[in-house]
Amino acid sequence: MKIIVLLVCMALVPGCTAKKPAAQPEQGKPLSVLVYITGVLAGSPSYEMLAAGVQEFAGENNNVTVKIYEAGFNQAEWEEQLRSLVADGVYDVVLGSNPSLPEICANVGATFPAQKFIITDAQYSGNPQISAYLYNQYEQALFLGYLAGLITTGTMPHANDAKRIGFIAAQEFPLLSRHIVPGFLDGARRVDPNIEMDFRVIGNWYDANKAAELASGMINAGVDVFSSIAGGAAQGLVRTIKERGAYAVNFNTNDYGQAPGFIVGCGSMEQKKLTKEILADVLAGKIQYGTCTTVGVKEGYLNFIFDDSGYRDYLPAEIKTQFSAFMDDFRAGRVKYTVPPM
Ligand code: RBF
Repeated sequence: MKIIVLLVCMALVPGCTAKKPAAQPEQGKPLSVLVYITGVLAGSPSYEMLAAGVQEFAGENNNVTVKIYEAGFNQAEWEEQLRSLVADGVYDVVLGSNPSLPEICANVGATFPAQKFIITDAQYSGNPQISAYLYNQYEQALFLGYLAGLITTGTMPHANDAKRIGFIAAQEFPLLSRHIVPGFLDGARRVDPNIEMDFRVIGNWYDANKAAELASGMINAGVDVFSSIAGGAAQGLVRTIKERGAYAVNFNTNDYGQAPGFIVGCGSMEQKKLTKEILADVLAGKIQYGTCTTVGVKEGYLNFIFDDSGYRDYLPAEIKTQFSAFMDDFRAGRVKYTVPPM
């Protein structure tokens, strides 16, 4: 097994600037927030954390009113739904979390020039009504891919001789195709450049049976460790790795408890914290519209969850030692990488 640890470099996502400290909230100023969920809350941690952050903030600040709206899975209807929600002008700000949302907001905003929009998990700049925050998912993909590489080349009970990792996506979109999937493969190949990736697409964010079918086919083709960006459909992957015996490393949230011994690595995304900081900035009048802010490992918004029995008790000591060393190097800026343009 070969480990390559490269030298100092900070990677900035092209088109975004790094995060500045949050403002202190001003108490008592009225604020009406629409949380626009592009899908449904259940099974989508990035949306659940966004809603939780807004609700917590409203609980801690007087005069903040919140409406949470789930737009459902028909993406063709998202723009019209948003347009009718903001038509009365009752919301000071629309808050959402989806890479495809800025363009929808730009279209809606052209009709309602006073409406402001703040979107996380998206790269967008240059529109004076829109502020965007991009999680540097290349980074999370890189360290999860490194862990997947250690697993597929290692000797855990469900690992086979093939150097083959799997990725299941609900659908293709630029953040996935240009940052997440390449970052995952980059991470794995730092363990062994001969690792191959089997990448498959479900076609929607809810069909767990299709995800299970794809996962089973991938296991037949030699995949022993998976990752996914699939929302609620990822439940089919969880079911399959438990039934057939394979591993998963998951993005954004603590999923260890769903499949102890099978889900053996989880990244974290501080979406709730970012949401509360954004709302404090809104109250303080400190949001910069027209700009995009990048948050990643260095800024403390992406990390790996080490402190869980799902990690501690199921990975062999040699993998944990190598992965810890890699993460130490990563946090210290000693892992070199280039984030591709989106
Ligand atoms: N992630 C989810 O967890 N659930 C979803 O329903 C969901 N729908 C999405 C729809 C579109 C059009 C796009 C571009 C992304 C979607 N995502 C969804 C992905 C999510 O917002 C985010 O990019 C990834 O979770 C990586 O941070």
